[in-house]
Amino acid sequence: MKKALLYILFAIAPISAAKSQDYSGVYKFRYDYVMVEGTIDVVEYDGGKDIVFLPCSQVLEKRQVSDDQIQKVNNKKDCKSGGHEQQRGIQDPFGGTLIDVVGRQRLNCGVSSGFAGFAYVDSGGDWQGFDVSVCRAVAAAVLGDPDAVEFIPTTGKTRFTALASGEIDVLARNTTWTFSRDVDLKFEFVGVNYYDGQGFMVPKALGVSSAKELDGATVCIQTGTTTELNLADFFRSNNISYEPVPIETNAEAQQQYLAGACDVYTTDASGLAATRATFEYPGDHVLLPEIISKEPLGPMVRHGDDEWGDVVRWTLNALISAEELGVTSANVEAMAAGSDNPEVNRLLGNEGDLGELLGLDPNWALRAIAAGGNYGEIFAKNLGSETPIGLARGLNSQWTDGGLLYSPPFR
Ligand SMILES: N[C@@H](CCC(=O)N[C@@H](CS)C(=O)NCC(=O)O)C(=O)O
Repeated sequence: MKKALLYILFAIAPISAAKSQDYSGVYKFRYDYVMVEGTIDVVEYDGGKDIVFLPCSQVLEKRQVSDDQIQKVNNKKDCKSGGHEQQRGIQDPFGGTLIDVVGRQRLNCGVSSGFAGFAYVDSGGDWQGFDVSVCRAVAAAVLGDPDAVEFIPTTGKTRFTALASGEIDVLARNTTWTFSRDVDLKFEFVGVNYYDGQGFMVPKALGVSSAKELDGATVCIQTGTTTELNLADFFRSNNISYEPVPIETNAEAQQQYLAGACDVYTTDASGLAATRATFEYPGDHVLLPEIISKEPLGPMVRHGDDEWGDVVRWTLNALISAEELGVTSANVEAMAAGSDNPEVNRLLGNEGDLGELLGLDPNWALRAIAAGGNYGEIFAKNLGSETPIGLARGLNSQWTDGGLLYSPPFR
Protein backbone atom coordinates (compact mmCIF):
# COMPACT_ATOMS: atom_id res chain seq x y z
CA MET A 1 0.00 0.00 0.00
CA LYS A 2 1.34 3.40 -0.95
CA LYS A 3 2.66 5.79 1.69
CA ALA A 4 0.20 8.45 0.45
CA LEU A 5 -2.70 6.23 1.28
CA LEU A 6 -1.23 5.41 4.65
CA TYR A 7 -1.65 9.08 5.37
CA ILE A 8 -5.33 8.51 5.80
CA LEU A 9 -5.77 4.77 5.85
CA PHE A 10 -3.87 2.39 8.00
CA ALA A 11 -3.39 -0.92 6.24
CA ILE A 12 -3.74 -4.02 8.33
CA ALA A 13 -3.39 -6.87 5.84
CA PRO A 14 -4.10 -7.80 2.24
CA ILE A 15 -7.62 -9.05 2.01
CA SER A 16 -7.38 -11.77 -0.58
CA ALA A 17 -8.45 -14.36 1.99
CA ALA A 18 -11.22 -12.24 3.48
CA LYS A 19 -13.19 -10.75 0.60
CA SER A 20 -16.60 -11.76 1.79
CA GLN A 21 -16.06 -11.06 5.44
CA ASP A 22 -17.76 -8.13 7.14
CA TYR A 23 -15.21 -6.29 9.21
CA SER A 24 -17.46 -3.34 10.12
CA GLY A 25 -17.17 -2.10 13.67
CA VAL A 26 -15.00 -0.01 15.91
CA TYR A 27 -11.54 -1.31 16.66
CA LYS A 28 -8.44 -0.15 18.40
CA PHE A 29 -5.33 -0.63 16.39
CA ARG A 30 -1.71 -0.12 17.33
CA TYR A 31 0.10 1.81 14.65
CA ASP A 32 3.72 1.92 15.68
CA TYR A 33 3.66 3.45 19.15
CA VAL A 34 0.18 4.92 18.97
CA MET A 35 -3.19 3.37 19.69
CA VAL A 36 -5.70 4.61 17.15
CA GLU A 37 -9.42 3.97 17.28
CA GLY A 38 -11.44 3.48 14.10
CA THR A 39 -13.38 1.18 11.88
CA ILE A 40 -12.25 -1.62 9.68
CA ASP A 41 -13.34 -1.39 6.08
CA VAL A 42 -12.56 -2.95 2.77
CA VAL A 43 -11.31 -0.65 0.04
CA GLU A 44 -10.42 -1.33 -3.54
CA TYR A 45 -6.95 -0.20 -4.29
CA ASP A 46 -4.68 -0.68 -7.28
CA GLY A 47 -7.02 -3.27 -8.73
CA GLY A 48 -7.03 -5.38 -5.55
CA LYS A 49 -8.67 -5.10 -2.20
CA ASP A 50 -7.16 -4.24 1.13
CA ILE A 51 -8.48 -4.28 4.62
CA VAL A 52 -8.01 -0.76 5.79
CA PHE A 53 -8.35 0.87 9.11
CA LEU A 54 -10.16 4.20 9.16
CA PRO A 55 -9.33 6.32 12.19
CA CYS A 56 -12.44 7.58 13.96
CA SER A 57 -11.77 11.24 13.72
CA GLN A 58 -13.37 14.28 12.20
CA VAL A 59 -9.94 15.00 10.88
CA LEU A 60 -10.72 12.90 7.83
CA GLU A 61 -12.97 15.69 6.65
CA LYS A 62 -10.06 18.10 6.55
CA ARG A 63 -7.95 15.94 4.31
CA GLN A 64 -7.50 15.96 0.58
CA VAL A 65 -8.97 12.59 -0.27
CA SER A 66 -10.55 11.43 -3.48
CA ASP A 67 -14.35 11.30 -3.86
CA ASP A 68 -14.05 7.58 -3.88
CA GLN A 69 -12.38 7.53 -0.51
CA ILE A 70 -14.77 10.05 1.00
CA GLN A 71 -17.70 7.97 -0.13
CA LYS A 72 -16.28 4.93 1.49
CA VAL A 73 -15.59 6.76 4.68
CA ASN A 74 -19.12 8.13 4.69
CA ASN A 75 -20.43 4.64 4.28
CA LYS A 76 -19.07 3.83 7.70
CA LYS A 77 -21.92 4.86 9.91
CA ASP A 78 -20.05 3.97 13.06
CA CYS A 79 -17.59 6.80 12.74
CA LYS A 80 -18.91 9.45 10.45
CA SER A 81 -22.54 9.60 11.50
CA GLY A 82 -21.47 10.33 15.03
CA GLY A 83 -22.97 7.07 16.24
CA HIS A 84 -19.64 6.00 17.56
CA GLU A 85 -19.04 9.19 19.50
CA GLN A 86 -22.58 9.34 20.84
CA GLN A 87 -22.56 5.73 21.81
CA ARG A 88 -19.36 6.07 23.77
CA GLY A 89 -19.77 9.68 24.86
CA ILE A 90 -16.46 10.62 23.27
CA GLN A 91 -15.96 13.71 21.15
CA ASP A 92 -13.40 13.47 18.39
CA PRO A 93 -11.32 11.06 20.43
CA PHE A 94 -8.08 11.53 18.56
CA GLY A 95 -7.92 15.21 17.73
CA GLY A 96 -6.12 15.38 14.47
CA THR A 97 -2.47 16.11 14.92
CA LEU A 98 -1.51 12.83 16.56
CA ILE A 99 -2.95 10.91 13.64
CA ASP A 100 -1.33 13.29 11.15
CA VAL A 101 2.07 12.83 12.77
CA VAL A 102 1.74 9.06 12.89
CA GLY A 103 0.39 8.90 9.34
CA ARG A 104 3.32 10.81 7.91
CA GLN A 105 5.78 9.19 10.34
CA ARG A 106 7.37 12.55 10.97
CA LEU A 107 6.92 15.41 13.38
CA ASN A 108 6.95 18.88 11.86
CA CYS A 109 8.51 21.02 14.53
CA GLY A 110 8.80 24.79 14.27
CA VAL A 111 12.03 26.15 15.72
CA SER A 112 13.91 29.43 15.44
CA SER A 113 15.83 30.33 12.33
CA GLY A 114 19.13 29.49 13.98
CA PHE A 115 20.22 30.54 17.39
CA ALA A 116 23.12 29.21 19.52
CA GLY A 117 22.09 26.87 22.31
CA PHE A 118 18.40 26.76 21.44
CA ALA A 119 18.09 25.65 17.82
CA TYR A 120 20.90 25.53 15.28
CA VAL A 121 22.36 23.26 12.63
CA ASP A 122 25.71 21.78 13.68
CA SER A 123 28.72 21.18 11.45
CA GLY A 124 27.37 17.71 10.61
CA GLY A 125 24.10 19.21 9.34
CA ASP A 126 22.03 18.08 12.34
CA TRP A 127 19.70 20.31 14.33
CA GLN A 128 20.80 20.72 17.93
CA GLY A 129 19.74 22.76 20.94
CA PHE A 130 17.52 23.14 23.95
CA ASP A 131 14.30 23.69 21.95
CA VAL A 132 15.29 21.08 19.39
CA SER A 133 15.45 18.56 22.26
CA VAL A 134 11.75 19.08 22.95
CA CYS A 135 10.96 18.20 19.31
CA ARG A 136 13.16 15.11 19.47
CA ALA A 137 11.61 13.94 22.75
CA VAL A 138 8.10 14.22 21.28
CA ALA A 139 9.16 12.35 18.13
CA ALA A 140 10.74 9.63 20.26
CA ALA A 141 7.59 9.31 22.39
CA VAL A 142 5.17 9.21 19.44
CA LEU A 143 7.19 7.68 16.61
CA GLY A 144 9.95 5.82 18.44
CA ASP A 145 12.60 7.82 16.62
CA PRO A 146 14.10 11.12 17.86
CA ASP A 147 15.30 11.82 14.32
CA ALA A 148 11.85 11.54 12.76
CA VAL A 149 11.53 15.32 12.83
CA GLU A 150 11.44 17.92 10.14
CA PHE A 151 12.73 21.15 11.67
CA ILE A 152 11.03 24.17 10.20
CA PRO A 153 12.78 27.47 10.86
CA THR A 154 10.44 30.30 11.84
CA THR A 155 10.96 33.95 12.68
CA GLY A 156 9.27 36.04 15.36
CA LYS A 157 6.71 37.02 12.73
CA THR A 158 6.15 33.76 10.83
CA ARG A 159 5.95 31.33 13.77
CA PHE A 160 2.26 31.82 14.60
CA THR A 161 1.06 31.51 11.01
CA ALA A 162 3.12 28.35 10.65
CA LEU A 163 1.35 26.81 13.63
CA ALA A 164 -2.15 28.08 12.85
CA SER A 165 -1.96 26.91 9.23
CA GLY A 166 -0.91 23.37 10.19
CA GLU A 167 2.53 23.70 8.58
CA ILE A 168 3.97 22.66 11.92
CA ASP A 169 2.58 20.34 14.59
CA VAL A 170 4.28 22.08 17.48
CA LEU A 171 6.23 25.29 17.94
CA ALA A 172 9.31 24.94 20.15
CA ARG A 173 10.93 28.32 19.70
CA ASN A 174 11.66 30.44 22.77
CA THR A 175 8.12 31.72 22.64
CA THR A 176 6.69 33.62 25.57
CA TRP A 177 3.40 32.48 27.03
CA THR A 178 1.15 35.52 27.04
CA PHE A 179 -2.57 36.12 27.41
CA SER A 180 -3.09 37.22 23.82
CA ARG A 181 -1.15 34.35 22.25
CA ASP A 182 -3.13 31.90 24.31
CA VAL A 183 -6.59 33.46 24.13
CA ASP A 184 -6.62 35.67 21.04
CA LEU A 185 -4.35 33.73 18.68
CA LYS A 186 -5.95 30.49 19.94
CA PHE A 187 -2.87 28.50 20.85
CA GLU A 188 -2.18 26.30 23.81
CA PHE A 189 1.06 26.57 25.74
CA VAL A 190 1.75 23.10 27.09
CA GLY A 191 4.15 24.27 29.80
CA VAL A 192 7.29 26.27 30.35
CA ASN A 193 10.70 24.92 29.40
CA TYR A 194 12.63 28.10 30.25
CA TYR A 195 11.73 30.89 32.66
CA ASP A 196 13.30 33.98 31.20
CA GLY A 197 13.11 37.77 31.26
CA GLN A 198 14.10 40.55 28.89
CA GLY A 199 17.52 42.13 29.22
CA PHE A 200 19.85 44.55 27.42
CA MET A 201 23.32 44.14 25.95
CA VAL A 202 25.59 47.05 25.14
CA PRO A 203 29.21 47.42 24.06
CA LYS A 204 31.39 48.05 27.11
CA ALA A 205 32.77 51.05 25.29
CA LEU A 206 29.36 52.75 25.53
CA GLY A 207 30.07 53.23 29.23
CA VAL A 208 26.49 52.55 30.32
CA SER A 209 25.74 50.65 33.52
CA SER A 210 21.93 50.79 33.65
CA ALA A 211 19.14 50.55 31.08
CA LYS A 212 17.77 53.78 32.52
CA GLU A 213 20.79 55.59 31.03
CA LEU A 214 19.72 54.64 27.50
CA ASP A 215 17.77 57.80 26.70
CA GLY A 216 17.99 58.48 22.95
CA ALA A 217 19.68 55.13 22.17
CA THR A 218 19.16 53.16 18.97
CA VAL A 219 17.87 49.70 19.87
CA CYS A 220 17.99 46.54 17.72
CA ILE A 221 14.71 44.77 18.22
CA GLN A 222 13.07 41.71 16.65
CA THR A 223 9.67 42.34 15.15
CA GLY A 224 6.67 40.25 16.19
CA THR A 225 8.08 39.64 19.65
CA THR A 226 7.13 40.48 23.19
CA THR A 227 10.51 42.22 23.29
CA GLU A 228 9.15 44.99 21.09
CA LEU A 229 6.20 45.60 23.39
CA ASN A 230 8.14 45.41 26.67
CA LEU A 231 10.69 47.84 25.33
CA ALA A 232 8.01 50.43 24.59
CA ASP A 233 6.54 49.94 28.10
CA PHE A 234 9.92 50.27 29.79
CA PHE A 235 10.99 53.44 28.03
CA ARG A 236 7.57 55.00 28.45
CA SER A 237 7.37 54.28 32.15
CA ASN A 238 10.89 55.65 32.67
CA ASN A 239 10.10 58.71 30.58
CA ILE A 240 12.98 58.17 28.18
CA SER A 241 13.02 57.72 24.43
CA TYR A 242 14.67 55.33 21.96
CA GLU A 243 14.91 54.76 18.27
CA PRO A 244 14.02 51.22 17.20
CA VAL A 245 16.06 49.40 14.55
CA PRO A 246 13.64 46.66 13.51
CA ILE A 247 15.15 43.33 12.50
CA GLU A 248 13.73 39.91 11.63
CA THR A 249 16.15 37.31 12.93
CA ASN A 250 18.72 36.93 15.64
CA ALA A 251 21.45 36.54 13.02
CA GLU A 252 20.51 39.90 11.55
CA ALA A 253 20.37 41.49 15.00
CA GLN A 254 23.82 40.22 15.80
CA GLN A 255 25.21 41.54 12.54
CA GLN A 256 23.59 44.96 12.92
CA TYR A 257 24.60 45.29 16.54
CA LEU A 258 28.24 44.38 15.86
CA ALA A 259 28.27 46.75 12.89
CA GLY A 260 27.18 49.55 15.21
CA ALA A 261 23.78 50.05 13.54
CA CYS A 262 22.29 50.07 17.02
CA ASP A 263 23.71 50.97 20.44
CA VAL A 264 21.78 48.28 22.26
CA TYR A 265 20.47 44.80 21.61
CA THR A 266 17.51 43.75 23.69
CA THR A 267 15.82 40.36 23.84
CA ASP A 268 15.31 37.47 26.29
CA ALA A 269 18.30 37.32 28.64
CA SER A 270 19.01 33.73 27.54
CA GLY A 271 19.10 34.99 23.95
CA LEU A 272 21.57 37.72 24.85
CA ALA A 273 23.87 35.23 26.60
CA ALA A 274 23.63 32.84 23.64
CA THR A 275 24.30 35.62 21.14
CA ARG A 276 27.22 37.06 23.09
CA ALA A 277 28.79 33.60 23.33
CA THR A 278 29.19 33.55 19.56
CA PHE A 279 31.02 36.92 19.41
CA GLU A 280 34.72 36.98 18.68
CA TYR A 281 35.25 39.20 21.73
CA PRO A 282 32.39 38.48 24.13
CA GLY A 283 34.20 40.35 26.91
CA ASP A 284 33.72 43.61 25.00
CA HIS A 285 29.98 43.49 25.69
CA VAL A 286 28.02 43.73 28.93
CA LEU A 287 24.56 42.66 29.97
CA LEU A 288 22.88 45.45 31.92
CA PRO A 289 21.39 44.56 35.33
CA GLU A 290 17.73 45.27 34.49
CA ILE A 291 15.41 42.41 33.63
CA ILE A 292 12.31 44.25 32.50
CA SER A 293 9.76 41.48 31.94
CA LYS A 294 8.64 37.94 32.61
CA GLU A 295 9.25 35.66 29.64
CA PRO A 296 7.99 32.16 30.39
CA LEU A 297 9.09 30.31 27.24
CA GLY A 298 7.39 27.12 26.22
CA PRO A 299 6.25 24.81 23.45
CA MET A 300 2.83 25.44 21.99
CA VAL A 301 0.21 23.67 19.91
CA ARG A 302 -3.05 24.68 18.28
CA HIS A 303 -5.98 25.37 20.56
CA GLY A 304 -8.65 22.67 20.46
CA ASP A 305 -6.53 19.60 19.79
CA ASP A 306 -6.43 18.45 23.38
CA GLU A 307 -5.16 14.93 22.73
CA TRP A 308 -2.14 16.28 20.91
CA GLY A 309 -1.66 18.98 23.54
CA ASP A 310 -1.62 16.26 26.19
CA VAL A 311 1.06 14.31 24.32
CA VAL A 312 3.37 17.32 24.06
CA ARG A 313 2.58 18.57 27.59
CA TRP A 314 3.28 15.23 29.25
CA THR A 315 6.40 14.62 27.21
CA LEU A 316 7.77 17.90 28.56
CA ASN A 317 6.59 16.95 32.05
CA ALA A 318 8.28 13.56 31.67
CA LEU A 319 11.63 15.27 31.04
CA ILE A 320 11.14 17.56 34.05
CA SER A 321 9.91 14.78 36.35
CA ALA A 322 12.72 12.49 35.23
CA GLU A 323 15.25 14.96 36.59
CA GLU A 324 13.36 15.28 39.87
CA LEU A 325 13.11 11.50 40.18
CA GLY A 326 16.76 10.84 39.29
CA VAL A 327 16.01 9.18 35.95
CA THR A 328 18.71 9.93 33.39
CA SER A 329 19.55 8.86 29.85
CA ALA A 330 22.18 6.57 31.38
CA ASN A 331 19.92 4.76 33.85
CA VAL A 332 16.50 4.97 32.21
CA GLU A 333 16.65 1.48 30.70
CA ALA A 334 17.64 -0.07 34.02
CA MET A 335 15.01 1.91 35.93
CA ALA A 336 12.34 0.90 33.42
CA ALA A 337 12.93 -2.70 34.45
CA GLY A 338 11.51 -1.79 37.87
CA SER A 339 12.25 0.63 40.66
CA ASP A 340 11.34 1.06 44.33
CA ASN A 341 9.66 4.34 43.49
CA PRO A 342 6.08 3.79 42.23
CA GLU A 343 6.06 7.12 40.37
CA VAL A 344 9.16 6.09 38.43
CA ASN A 345 7.39 2.86 37.57
CA ARG A 346 4.33 4.72 36.33
CA LEU A 347 6.46 7.20 34.37
CA LEU A 348 8.44 4.45 32.66
CA GLY A 349 5.48 2.20 31.97
CA ASN A 350 6.31 -0.50 34.49
CA GLU A 351 3.08 0.11 36.41
CA GLY A 352 -0.29 1.54 35.41
CA ASP A 353 -1.51 2.57 31.97
CA LEU A 354 -0.45 6.19 31.55
CA GLY A 355 0.92 5.55 28.05
CA GLU A 356 -2.31 3.99 26.90
CA LEU A 357 -4.31 6.89 28.31
CA LEU A 358 -2.27 9.22 26.10
CA GLY A 359 -2.92 6.98 23.10
CA LEU A 360 0.69 5.82 23.20
CA ASP A 361 2.42 2.66 24.32
CA PRO A 362 3.89 2.08 27.83
CA ASN A 363 7.45 3.05 26.82
CA TRP A 364 6.69 6.52 25.47
CA ALA A 365 8.40 8.40 28.32
CA LEU A 366 11.31 6.00 28.45
CA ARG A 367 12.04 6.79 24.80
CA ALA A 368 11.57 10.56 25.33
CA ILE A 369 14.10 10.53 28.19
CA ALA A 370 16.53 8.23 26.37
CA ALA A 371 16.47 10.57 23.34
CA GLY A 372 18.38 13.44 24.93
CA GLY A 373 18.26 12.92 28.67
CA ASN A 374 16.12 14.51 31.36
CA TYR A 375 15.52 18.26 31.62
CA GLY A 376 18.72 18.80 33.60
CA GLU A 377 20.82 16.89 31.08
CA ILE A 378 19.31 18.86 28.20
CA PHE A 379 19.94 22.16 29.99
CA ALA A 380 23.54 21.23 30.90
CA LYS A 381 24.38 20.09 27.39
CA ASN A 382 22.98 23.09 25.55
CA LEU A 383 22.97 26.10 27.85
CA GLY A 384 24.64 25.25 31.15
CA SER A 385 27.74 26.48 32.91
CA GLU A 386 29.98 24.02 31.02
CA THR A 387 28.91 25.46 27.65
CA PRO A 388 30.10 28.74 26.08
CA ILE A 389 26.64 30.17 26.85
CA GLY A 390 27.23 29.49 30.53
CA LEU A 391 23.71 29.98 31.94
CA ALA A 392 23.03 29.17 35.57
CA ARG A 393 19.90 27.17 36.31
CA GLY A 394 18.43 30.01 38.42
CA LEU A 395 14.63 30.03 38.09
CA ASN A 396 14.97 26.92 35.94
CA SER A 397 16.05 24.81 38.89
CA GLN A 398 13.70 22.15 40.17
CA TRP A 399 11.24 23.34 42.80
CA THR A 400 13.08 21.06 45.23
CA ASP A 401 16.16 23.27 44.66
CA GLY A 402 14.31 26.55 45.03
CA GLY A 403 13.45 26.97 41.34
CA LEU A 404 10.17 27.11 39.42
CA LEU A 405 10.35 23.77 37.62
CA TYR A 406 7.46 21.76 38.96
CA SER A 407 5.91 18.94 36.94
CA PRO A 408 2.47 17.75 38.01
CA PRO A 409 2.55 14.20 39.32
CA PHE A 410 2.56 11.09 37.17
CA ARG A 411 -0.43 9.26 38.51
N1 LIG B 1 10.36 35.38 23.82
C1 LIG B 1 10.07 36.45 22.93
C2 LIG B 1 11.21 36.71 21.97
C3 LIG B 1 11.52 35.53 21.13
C4 LIG B 1 12.52 35.78 20.02
O1 LIG B 1 12.14 35.84 18.85
N2 LIG B 1 13.79 35.91 20.35
C5 LIG B 1 14.79 36.05 19.36
C6 LIG B 1 16.06 36.54 19.98
S1 LIG B 1 16.59 35.57 21.32
C7 LIG B 1 14.99 34.72 18.67
O2 LIG B 1 14.67 33.70 19.16
N3 LIG B 1 15.54 34.72 17.50
C8 LIG B 1 15.78 33.49 16.82
C9 LIG B 1 15.68 33.70 15.37
O3 LIG B 1 15.74 34.82 14.94
O4 LIG B 1 15.51 32.73 14.67
C10 LIG B 1 8.78 36.18 22.19
O5 LIG B 1 8.23 35.09 22.30
O6 LIG B 1 8.30 37.08 21.49
